[in-house]
Amino acid sequence: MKATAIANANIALIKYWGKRDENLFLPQNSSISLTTDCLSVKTTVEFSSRNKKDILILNNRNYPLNSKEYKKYLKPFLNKIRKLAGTKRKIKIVSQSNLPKGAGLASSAAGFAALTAAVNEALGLGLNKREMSILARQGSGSACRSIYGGFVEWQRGKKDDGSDSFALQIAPADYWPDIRMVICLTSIKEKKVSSREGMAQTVKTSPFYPCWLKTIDKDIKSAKRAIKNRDISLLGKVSEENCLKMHALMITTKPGIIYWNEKTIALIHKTRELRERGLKCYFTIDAGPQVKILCEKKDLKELIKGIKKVSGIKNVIIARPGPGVKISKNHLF
Ligand code: 2P0
Repeated sequence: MKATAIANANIALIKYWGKRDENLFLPQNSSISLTTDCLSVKTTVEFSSRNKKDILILNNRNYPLNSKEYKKYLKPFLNKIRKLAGTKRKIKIVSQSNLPKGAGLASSAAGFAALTAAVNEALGLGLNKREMSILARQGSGSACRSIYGGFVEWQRGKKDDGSDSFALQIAPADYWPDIRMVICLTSIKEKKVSSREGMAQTVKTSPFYPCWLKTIDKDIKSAKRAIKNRDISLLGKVSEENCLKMHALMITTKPGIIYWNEKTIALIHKTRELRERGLKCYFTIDAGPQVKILCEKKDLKELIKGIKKVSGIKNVIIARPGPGVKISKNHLF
């Protein structure tokens, strides 16, 4: 009843922003992401009758059962799992990650993907990848994409029960080995508006939301074609456009949500300036101030040189396409 799994964060190229069902985490639109090789979460779980209560330890910090993390995010998910497995046993979860939490770096995606795979193993649920993707989705929507490595599509699905809303791999991590995602950390402060609250508010109040939905099919098709042809210009262009459209939704939510800081904007301009000088680099930004820049290996050196000219960048992480969720024999406790 004890197992460990490792999952990596994924960065969306075509974004998920809005649910059509809050309880089942069903998205309004399909999305596409790249699973990274370096932003990982390792999680060990144990279900035991010795545990009187659930225990949650994230990065060596004990989260009490009245914490927001447990009550709002984890408890409903764990109760779903206990129901599925027909057990009342409490769980101990110990998790270690190398990415800053709540800063728009998909910590919940890697976290819930690792938790899902660990629980599947520990309870012997026997879920295949598709079923794990469906379960992980109900912990955090974007987690369904981190089950797979490489380029991944989360298909919106049409059914009310969510059985056709899961992720599928478009291309494995080694399909495009030269692609890079340069992740520029502009701030490690926790964001004020969570993605969950933000997107719900956007669906309700942004006058642009219906227009966003009308453009998604085209963006998904272009991104898939670009991945198939390993076409960095097309993938970069459609990703950057899609990112700006999503931020237009955020900004026009009532009250407006602005995740950017001054360094985010400086990096947007820097990326475009470098592109005008012939470098194939394209930005994307999620629900936070970090800027992720898509490029190919041959342009990496010049790109980093340019980024270093923007003052105040806290850290730069160079990500490659990475693997999907994996079981590990090395437990954390
Ligand atoms: C994405 N984001 O596609 C988009 C782009 C943020 C901006 O998925 O409520 O943490 O747990 O389903 O998955 C962040 O939202 O939200 C996210 P929930 P989630 O990556």
